[in-house]
Amino acid sequence: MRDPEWWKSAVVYQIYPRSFADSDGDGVGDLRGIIDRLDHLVALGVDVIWLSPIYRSPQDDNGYDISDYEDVDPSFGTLEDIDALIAAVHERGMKLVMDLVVNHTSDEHAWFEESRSGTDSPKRDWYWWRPPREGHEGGTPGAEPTNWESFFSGSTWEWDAATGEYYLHLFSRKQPDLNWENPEVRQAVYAMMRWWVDRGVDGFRMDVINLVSKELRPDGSLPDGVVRSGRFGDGSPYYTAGPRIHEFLAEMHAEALADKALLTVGEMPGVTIEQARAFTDPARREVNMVFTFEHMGLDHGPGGKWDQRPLRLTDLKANLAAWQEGLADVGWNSLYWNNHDQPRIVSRFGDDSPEHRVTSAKTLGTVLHMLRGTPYVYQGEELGMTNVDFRRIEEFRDVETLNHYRHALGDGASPEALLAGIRPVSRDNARTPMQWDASANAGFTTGEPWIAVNPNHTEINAEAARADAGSVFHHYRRLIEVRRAHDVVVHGDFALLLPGDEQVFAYTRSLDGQTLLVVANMSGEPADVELEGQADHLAGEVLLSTHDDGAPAEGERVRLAPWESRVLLRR
Ligand code: ISL
Repeated sequence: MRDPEWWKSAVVYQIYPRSFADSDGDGVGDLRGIIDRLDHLVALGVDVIWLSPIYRSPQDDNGYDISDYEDVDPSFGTLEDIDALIAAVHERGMKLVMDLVVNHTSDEHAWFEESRSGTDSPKRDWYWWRPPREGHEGGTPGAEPTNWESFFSGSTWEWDAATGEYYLHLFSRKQPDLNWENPEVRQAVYAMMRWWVDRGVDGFRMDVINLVSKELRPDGSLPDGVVRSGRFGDGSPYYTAGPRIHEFLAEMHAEALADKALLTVGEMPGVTIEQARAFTDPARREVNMVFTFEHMGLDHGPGGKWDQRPLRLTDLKANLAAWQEGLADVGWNSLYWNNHDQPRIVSRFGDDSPEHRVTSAKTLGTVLHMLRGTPYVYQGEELGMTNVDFRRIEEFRDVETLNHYRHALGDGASPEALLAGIRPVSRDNARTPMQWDASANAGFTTGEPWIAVNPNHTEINAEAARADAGSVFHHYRRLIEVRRAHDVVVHGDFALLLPGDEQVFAYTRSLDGQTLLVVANMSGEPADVELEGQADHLAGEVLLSTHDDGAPAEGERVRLAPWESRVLLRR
């Protein structure tokens, strides 16, 4: 009997295929490259692979712009290669989850080409076409149907002179939004999902799935958003968790997912705890879990992601604790520090200096993996890979970064100030090639890589990490082992300790008389704290620690070296 909730005890590893391993020397990672490297994942001990999109795509947004859902992009391989990958993953006892990008397609998808062919096309209504604003001439500034700003800068509306209307794109202009109000669109999506499930995939990570329902006025128009600064308004209240979102997700589950014991995770920018409880309530049969963005916004200033400020540990603890508590009795959390959209966590919430890189990466892993929920590891995180130090705009590849640069330059920003803002947060930090070894191009490719390899690969790489018992890799491997060995890690109740402490992150997990205590110094200075009522737990068995020579606790008092962390179990 398959456990329908197997994903609760699983650890997921995300592969960004473009940057993982290149088998044919064209500088772009591919499916055969992944097959060649599966043993790395077996050694790490993960259960599931989430594959970022490999479908046919013009690659405007590295595959998040799909022109054929039922084919593989030639840069990644063929349908035979994906079948071989699914088989190879299953042979090793792992599962494979696909990225499902159905808020939008590519503008080169046959559906969109048909839709844009004329106002009377049978697929016209598959996308969001709207006339220019009344009294304005189409294609001139201010004529857009709403004032919404795209996630990737500029208006969300693209003028189509041939048919005299605009189409909506929340992301790049090459990613037109599908109109989920149209039942034919939804049925086409569900049929495609069934096609992949029949091919053997074990679930879906659903790209921006809480954006598919938009709020329409009774006359079919879309409302303007509030303007806070500049020319654009914030449309997010009208497309985030819109009025029909729960209906759509329940329908998707019934039509494509029911009774198949799949893993489903909805990527949901802007999702609140209250909403997440509903999305992940098993009784509602929508998705197993969601990706929250709240903890990823704690180091953003009022200007959003390009406006970085230092993280306060108390904010991070309060936020993670609120999600732990909010989804305790109903629903399930996903746990992540990294993905292909986020800068590297060791450079962001840790310390990537030579002195603290390894320990801070381990301690960040510890505090995340011992929480209640399904952990996600992003390629290279298990090596403590760092941000990259690109100096020139020409080195960046990401459409979000490049659009932001172009638009902000146009608004009068200086190139130096822009680069300084981009460097720590650009999505390209996550997208430099996986560092396999110390050789040229890090063993990623024999050709010219599509994006530069981080020069620190001579030191930070999988080969070196696997040979070193004290590496970040072996720490992550042990974290996964601890989860597998102890039910309390999967199911235990969570309680935060020391909520007001700016240096130490400590919490307990309890189940059936056992208590797991996690205590972590999240700073480069020694820490000395008192954990009230925890003397017994502090004296528990050490399951995992960053320092072999840690000072023994004295009653309720514990002293921790910089970035030291411990996981203790009291049975
Ligand atoms: O990356 C972001 C901030 O830097 C987000 O705004 C991101 O665009 C948003 O989380 C949605 O991400 C997902 O959909 C995008 C794609 O570019 C991302 O890679 C994907 O994870 C559009 O498909």
